[in-house]
Amino acid sequence: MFYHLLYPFASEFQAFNVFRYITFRVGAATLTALFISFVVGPPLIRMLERLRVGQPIREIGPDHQSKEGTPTMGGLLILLSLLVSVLLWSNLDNAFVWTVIGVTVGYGILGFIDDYAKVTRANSSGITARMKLFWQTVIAFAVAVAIYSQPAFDAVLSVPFFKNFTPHLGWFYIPVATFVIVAASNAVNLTDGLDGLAIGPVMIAAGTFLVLSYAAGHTVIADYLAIKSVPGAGHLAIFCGALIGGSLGFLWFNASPAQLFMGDVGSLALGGALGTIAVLIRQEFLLAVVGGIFVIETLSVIIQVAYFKMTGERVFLMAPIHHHFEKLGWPEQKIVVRFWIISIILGLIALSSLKLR
Ligand code: 57M
Repeated sequence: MFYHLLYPFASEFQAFNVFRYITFRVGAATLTALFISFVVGPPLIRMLERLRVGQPIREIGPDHQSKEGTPTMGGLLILLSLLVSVLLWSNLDNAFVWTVIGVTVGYGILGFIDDYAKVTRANSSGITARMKLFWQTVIAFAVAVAIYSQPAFDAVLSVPFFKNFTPHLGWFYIPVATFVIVAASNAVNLTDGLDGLAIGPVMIAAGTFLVLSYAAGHTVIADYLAIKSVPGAGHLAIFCGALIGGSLGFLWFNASPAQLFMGDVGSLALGGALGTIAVLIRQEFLLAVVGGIFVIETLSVIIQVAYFKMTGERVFLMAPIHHHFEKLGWPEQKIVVRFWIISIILGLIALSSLKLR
């Protein structure tokens, strides 16, 4: 909005020239979202406490009973600060920005309905998994078809570390993109089970995608790095900046011992946003590298369930894998910080893959 309102006056006020630069607006969007989340966080927590939007805790599993009643739906804080900041700082005529906003809001609404069902029925089940998956797929499919139908769209897949292997997916792009968005959303949701566990890797992935989308949107840098050039994708860097700012503000309150959980309204929306950005800049494989923690968490569940069905025995003490380490007696913060460290390493590997090809 600032771009549209102020940049036209750049000839009269030279300082307004800065509104043209994506790099400036990335920084501004990050700080704006952070500021909003700091300001809105405390009253939101008080409101959620007053409305008794507290997390019901399952009786099975690691002992989380002390967390009973912690306000949930903190994703509202992230979404509010993210969206206001993006609307203020990005180009509102950029289709990429509206696409990722669409998925974030759509998945946020789905998550909100689930959280609301959990809180009002005061059990931790929410809406049925099948119903959730159905609507996630509908939204992701609609977005994939919309992207595929763009005249300039080119369904080429980038494979990290293999510069010359760029398979053309054709219409198969649609199921692939749908899968990536739905999987990313559910993987973040599965990971969100310890204070700060999901939001750390979300920020690290958003930081990596900030760099990747800026590079993809910059013809010269994209050519130099031999990555897929996606004109207009640079504006997604502003979205990523706002996502980092809003998430950092949320972490302030979600840091152990958490005063606020993000709820499905946060986890489904954030995962959906990351999946959509990956699809838009054609870096689906790199998402699996950057978001390796989400992949590991998801694989641990798949392996646990499959192995249990086959043999009646468990591979992990409990899945997702963070519960395994809890059961081994690791303190919560040790697990969380170690998962962040792994996430940073994966982010660095993803970034280095741009040059190591
Ligand atoms: C969401 N939600 C947390 C909070 C958060 C198939 C199966 C593996 C599914 C999985 C599952 O239901 N995962 C989805 C996990 C819950 O957090 C809420 O949910 C939101 C995210 N959707 O924002 O609102 C609890 O996590 C803890 N928490 C924190 N700090 C945070 O910042 O401490 C969350 C955020 C909160 C709080 O305790 O209540 C959750 O874990 O429920 N199911 C499981 O994860 C269950 N695993 C399991 O049954 N494993 C089995 C099989 C099926 C693989 C096995 O290993 O044999 C475990 N979940 C829990 N206890 N809570 C079982 C033990």
